[in-house]
This record gives sequence, structure tokens and C-alpha cells, in this order.
Amino acid sequence: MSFTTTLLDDHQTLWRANLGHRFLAETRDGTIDDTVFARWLRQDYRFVEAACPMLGVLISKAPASHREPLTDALSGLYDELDLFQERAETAGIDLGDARPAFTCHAYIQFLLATARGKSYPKSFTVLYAAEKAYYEAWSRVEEGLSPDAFAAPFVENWASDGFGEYVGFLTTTLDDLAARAGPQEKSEMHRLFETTLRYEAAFWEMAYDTTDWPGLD
Ligand code: MP5
Repeated sequence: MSFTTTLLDDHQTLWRANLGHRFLAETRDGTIDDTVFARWLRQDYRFVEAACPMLGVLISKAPASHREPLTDALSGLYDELDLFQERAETAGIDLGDARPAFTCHAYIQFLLATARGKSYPKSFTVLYAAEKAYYEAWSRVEEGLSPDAFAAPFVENWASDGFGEYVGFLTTTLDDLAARAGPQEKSEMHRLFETTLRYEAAFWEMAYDTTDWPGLD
């Protein structure tokens, strides 16, 4: 069994918590509260902004053959930021002053800390987990979504064939990296995958949380 298949197999409960989250079903069905969707949009904008330097650090550690696909992915993040700005403007959502919520802030710090402080295979595992989670999540939203729904451009972005090919590249590359990793390294990659999926579930949940940072309300 490949490393990535084992990862998915070993964390089925977390995977279900992500793909079964009400945020996805409500977005697909068009029943999501506008303020909940806006909270996600403002926070995810901050997340994607932070993913740019994270990918930059990863590229600096990558073998030469990985640099081009990762640079393409980095350039794709700037298209995503444009998409967030366009959607926000359409809905009258102000992105300018969106302070990262507690969960978003923690996830961003985790992303940057792993990219800077951990080995390339370990930080690559975090990238794989986040991108795979979004590809699968938005593919769930796609099934039955009205084509003129406000969320449709986000589905086109993360559930697209192009994004699926990128996730395919991440999958085969992570399997290659794991095949060359020792048992200790592989076990830490496993752990980081799990932590990333925990953050992903927390991120959906954050969209429903109207409280400020813990201790401030
Ligand atoms: C992604 C994202 C996908 N935008 N937000 C979260 C919370 N997880 C994963 O990453 P990207 O960089 O937008 O493709």
C-alpha cells in the first residue's frame, strides 16, 4: 500500500469530520448563512496570503525537479487571491482589516513553522494534506451546486481538473519522498498529516464561531 493510501486509511475519522462538515453541505445546498460564508472567506483569504511565503520556503528546500511545479502552484495562489478579492467585492465583504481568528492564526503559524523548521518531506506532507483536503472538500460541494451560486467560482478553483492534477503530482511526489524516508521521519510525516487534518476540520468549524479570541468575550 502506498504511503498516501496508508495516511488516508489511518485517519478515516478525521477525514470524515472534514468531508462531512456542515459547512460543505450547506454551501452545496445554498442554505449556508451569508455571515458564516463571509467569515470563512475573510479568514481563508488570510490563509492563502500566508501560504505564499510557506510555498516560497518549501521551494527553497526543494530538489530542482520539484521547483517548477511548486512555482506554478505559488503563482496559482496569486490568482486565488484575485478570486477572493473579486468575490468579496461582489458581496460587499471587506477583506482589508480581517484579523486572523484564533484558529486561522494557529494554522498559519503551524504552516510557516513546519516549512521553516522541518525537513522537506515533512513540510511537503503538510502541503499535501491541506491541498488534498481542499480538493476533496470542494469536490463534495460541486456535486449538486447551482452553477450560479456565489460559491461556484471557489468550486471551479479547487475542484477543477487542473487542481486535481496538481494534487496528483503532490500524491506521487509524497509517495516517492516517503519511500526514501527512514521510519522515524515517516512516523513524523504521519503525525504532521494528522495535525493538518485537525486544523482543516477546525477551520470549517471556525466559520460558525462568533466569539473573539478565547478569553476576550
Ligand atoms: C487550502 C485553503 C487550500 N485555501 N485553506 C485551507 C484552510 N486549507 C487548504 O490551499 P490553497 O493554497 O488555497 O490551494
